[in-house]
Amino acid sequence: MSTDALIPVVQQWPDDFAKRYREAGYWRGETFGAMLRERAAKYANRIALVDDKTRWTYAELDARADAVAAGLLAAGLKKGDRVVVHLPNIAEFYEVVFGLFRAGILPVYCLLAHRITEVENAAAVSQAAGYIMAGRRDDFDFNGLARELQSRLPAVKHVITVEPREQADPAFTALDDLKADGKGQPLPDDHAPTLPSDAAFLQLSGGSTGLSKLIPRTHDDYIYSVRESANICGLHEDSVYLVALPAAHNFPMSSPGALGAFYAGARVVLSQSPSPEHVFAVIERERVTMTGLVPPLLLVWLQAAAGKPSHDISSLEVIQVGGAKLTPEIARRVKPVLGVKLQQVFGMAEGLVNYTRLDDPDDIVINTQGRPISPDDEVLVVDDQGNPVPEGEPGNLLTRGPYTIRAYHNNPSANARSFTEDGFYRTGDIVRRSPEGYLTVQGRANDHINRAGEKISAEEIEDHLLAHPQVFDAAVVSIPDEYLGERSCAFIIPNGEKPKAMEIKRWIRSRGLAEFKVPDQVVFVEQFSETAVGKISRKELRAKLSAQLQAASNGEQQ
Ligand code: OOB
Repeated sequence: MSTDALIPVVQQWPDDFAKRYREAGYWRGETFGAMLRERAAKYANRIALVDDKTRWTYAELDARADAVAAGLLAAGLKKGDRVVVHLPNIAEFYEVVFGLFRAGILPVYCLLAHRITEVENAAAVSQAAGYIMAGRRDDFDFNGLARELQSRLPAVKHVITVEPREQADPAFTALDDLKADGKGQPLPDDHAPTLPSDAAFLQLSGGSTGLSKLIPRTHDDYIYSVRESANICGLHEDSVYLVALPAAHNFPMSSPGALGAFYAGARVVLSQSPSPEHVFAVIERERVTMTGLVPPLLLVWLQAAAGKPSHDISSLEVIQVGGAKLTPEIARRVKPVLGVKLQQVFGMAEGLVNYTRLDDPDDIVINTQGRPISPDDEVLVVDDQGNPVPEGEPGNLLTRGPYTIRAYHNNPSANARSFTEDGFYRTGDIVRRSPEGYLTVQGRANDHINRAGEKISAEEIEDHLLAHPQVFDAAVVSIPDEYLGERSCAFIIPNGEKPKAMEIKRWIRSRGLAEFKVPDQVVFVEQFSETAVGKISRKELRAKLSAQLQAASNGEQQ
């Protein structure tokens, strides 16, 4: 990669669309760097960001972002470069991200659960020049991952650790030192300003086909979604937004997430764990008013709050739930048990986000996943031939609009598959739309497993399984799960001697993948189907195997 020319990261809408979105006032020419500067001027001494050890005012966050930007440039990174950000829910996450924005360098967001395989893919596809991580954590050594990454991709020249200088691995640059080295360095805004139409960062796709694709979002489009989300969700200067889900995920980042909270001049509180034992104390201490959860976490919170509550969480006004389907049965329990308003959120890193509104009647909040942010979000619900289905009938959701991407980064084949010729994004979701425009998610057309909101590509895991010497063929399918929503099951035709299920799980771990991708279940079979091999598609095969397993387990329960 190091000798390859850097491919610019761009996201473009056709001129007539861009003009319309500007004229409608969606794209206002804002950038994230300037946004934080303005908030720092207005709210200088108000607290912007809180974690277990830190309370930073807006002025402090702003100054820190400047210092990070200057340090990055002094280290030799340039506007337009890419840096993989692999950090837990700590204050430094936003210091680093805003520092990158200010320097015009694009963060590439990895989830903390990601391991070398995912990080290498993100770094390779983005042609990253840097990697920012948190050193040794309780259960994982990111220094080791950084070393491996640099040996595989020498183009990743800059490794920065947010650990204090004394604890930092001497092979890498401590963030403190980076900042000290940048003193006096001019920021790029002085000579090559960031444009609102520039890509601000790269987000990873949930991915249904193999490895994650990279999603470039512009300042203009993302700030529009963040600003409107903050409005729709009623954030204001006195709101306190809790990031309980992984900070790098699009939901707690922008729907309205931490960025929406900063936009509103509100306070962001970070929790490293979303479990009630930890987080209820944080809510009590910080008087949190709003947070976002995935359905399995909501279940745990409901259980904890229904028992004898150990903490006063009455400051909470709204709990958002999204990332995976929330059943009406669970949705109904939110208000009586937790004493808060429920807001359903159905979004995707590629763009479109739907919310139930805070003043919607219970029936809508419980039974739908909301309606789009923008009057200019175009939503089509079509059959497999692309023809619109009658209103209220299930169909494939296609969308385009002022904050939905038109292309992935440098991936022509994925772009050809994922977008129609007239620029609609094929979400892969099956939805019904009500006459009022509310969407209810019915399922998915493509093969990813949505395990508690974390997306797993069946194809990606199958490829790793096929690399095992005792695997002849493999199909990974999703199985309904009471708690997780869906769990993963690997069907395997052994090659010669049958391996143990444990060995298969260990194999997936050894391939350097996130733990959530390890199959929950492994089933060995002699053949996949009665139908002659090659006669049915992979997709049909997965559906068939999933149905067989469910029928078998239902049989056992009776
Ligand atoms: C969010 O973003 P991604 O990119 O991790 O995943 C998007 C996919 C959607 O296409 C859909 O399949 C599923 O996640 N999904 C839901 C859902 N919210 C997302 N399925 C059913 N019900 C929901 N409420 O997951 C995401 C991004 C921004 C805000 C919220 C979630």
